Amino acid sequence: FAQNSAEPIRLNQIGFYPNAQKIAIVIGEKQTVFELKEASSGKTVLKGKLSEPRTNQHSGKISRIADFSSVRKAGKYFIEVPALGKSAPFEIKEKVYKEVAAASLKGFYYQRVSTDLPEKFAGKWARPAGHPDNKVLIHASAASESRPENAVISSPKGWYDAGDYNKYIVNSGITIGTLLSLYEDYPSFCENFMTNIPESNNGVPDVLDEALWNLRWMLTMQDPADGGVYHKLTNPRFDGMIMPDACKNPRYVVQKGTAATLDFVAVMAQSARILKNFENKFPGLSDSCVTAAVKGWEWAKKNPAVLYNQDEMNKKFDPDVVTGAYGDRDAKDEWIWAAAEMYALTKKPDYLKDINFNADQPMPLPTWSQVKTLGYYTMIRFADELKTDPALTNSLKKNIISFADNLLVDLEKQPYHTVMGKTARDYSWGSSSVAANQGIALLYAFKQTKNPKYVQAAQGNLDYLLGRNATGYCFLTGFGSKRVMHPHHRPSVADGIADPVPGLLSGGPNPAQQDKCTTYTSKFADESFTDDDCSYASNEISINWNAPMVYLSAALEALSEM
Ligand code: 9MR
Repeated sequence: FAQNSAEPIRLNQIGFYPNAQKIAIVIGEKQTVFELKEASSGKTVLKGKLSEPRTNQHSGKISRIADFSSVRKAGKYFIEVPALGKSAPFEIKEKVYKEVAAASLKGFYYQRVSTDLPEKFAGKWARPAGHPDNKVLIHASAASESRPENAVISSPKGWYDAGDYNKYIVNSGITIGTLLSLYEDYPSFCENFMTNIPESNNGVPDVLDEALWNLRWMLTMQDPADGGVYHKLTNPRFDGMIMPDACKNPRYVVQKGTAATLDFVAVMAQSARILKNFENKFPGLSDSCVTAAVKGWEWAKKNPAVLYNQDEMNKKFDPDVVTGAYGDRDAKDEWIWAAAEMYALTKKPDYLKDINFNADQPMPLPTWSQVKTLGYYTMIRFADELKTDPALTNSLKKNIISFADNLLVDLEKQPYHTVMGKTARDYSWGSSSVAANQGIALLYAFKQTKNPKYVQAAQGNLDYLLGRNATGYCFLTGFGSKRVMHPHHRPSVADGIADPVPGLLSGGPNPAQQDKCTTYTSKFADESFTDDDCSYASNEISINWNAPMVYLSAALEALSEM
């Protein structure tokens, strides 16, 4: 299958469930028919008509839709459009996203800090440990009586945030929250969701074992003296494009903040709840999480709006820190999420006392800086068990459903037939996570309504991520026929191996092009992507993008088995 560089036929390059909607996008106006052919024999299985042409709202390009949903027979196929070419090959089968889901979870293993990745688990991407983080300095901004400037603490483990090697509490928060929610929403699926990690045979689902690697780091980020949580553990400046074990720069924890502390509280509360059922495997860990959550909550009560502003910090303290800021202008949403998790953990309505869920306002899509929707998800997940005021529960449910309904408006008219990308705003930094998080919201709407139209739309966004998009790329490394080969990811750049580390979700189109790479070929929102390691604004990877990819692909697998 020689790839036509113009990729005139775009589809999910992995495949489809037998009963799913199956769509390919054919670029151009001229062609009007398509054929579905068996990959091995080239035999035509279906002859179909393309839809009426549609105009792309971002680029003005014309395309048509090939719908081959009627074909349900398992097999390997491709689409051919006479005088235009062939699509990538794809499969129709049950469990078609099993490997995608497992690889995206395994992606977190490759991000592990302070540990060797032996060949047994990491294959050709095996590498020695980097960043032991057992001698981390207290930055001047974080100095306290018991921990003065340059005091040394130990803060090992965790995941590298992204293509860089720092560890950020805020971004860890939404990431773990998303992974643990997958477990709480689809527990029996997670029992058999295996990724070949060192803990795979310990009787605990891999998704929890993996989350624990980062959770144990997070626990070390709390100042035991007062319960506040350091915003991040970081070098002053980004490491070069070198392997983890080659990095020797000093690392610091910087000032405590409300957003970091509340994200920490939320995650500790959720972990405590889950780990209670694994007391025999991890004695005392659940209790430690409760204690950490309560202490963090108390600190936040005393410091309700200490917002991280890196520029201001750098004016007052040395050394200057110029790595990822994850700053915030408002901690209201972190309060909502933390309160919801504390309430679900303790069943004490007191935690909700001063919290306004603002359920009459349109629900925001979760991002690292806007986490209140994670609180909504938890509130509805446990509403019955907690005997929450039905008025509140209903308003949150309604809000999630109307969010999903808004996504569905005009879906039929979209050039790629996805809810992702209706407006240019969807193509923000890390747009792939927008697609994945929209998919998750749609699945919550499905849980409330049992209306399959929401699952179908969520599936459409997975199709987007796996190739049915205006770039023609499958955005998950290691997958698809038009692959991301050069993500902005230090190990993938520095390891001398042609294939990038697999199972990592590229950030995706971002017309702001902050990286100023010269290899972009388009400025249109949905095409503004370059598979170049210079492109940290369109082609980096990040834990908070991988987590919703894990959730979406695994949840679709779970639902397909039900
Ligand atoms: O995902 C973050 C995005 O929303 C911000 O606009 C961007 C600029 O501040 O930073 C992104 O996060 C990066 C972080 O700051 C450092 N590690 C890599 C992250 C992904 O690019």
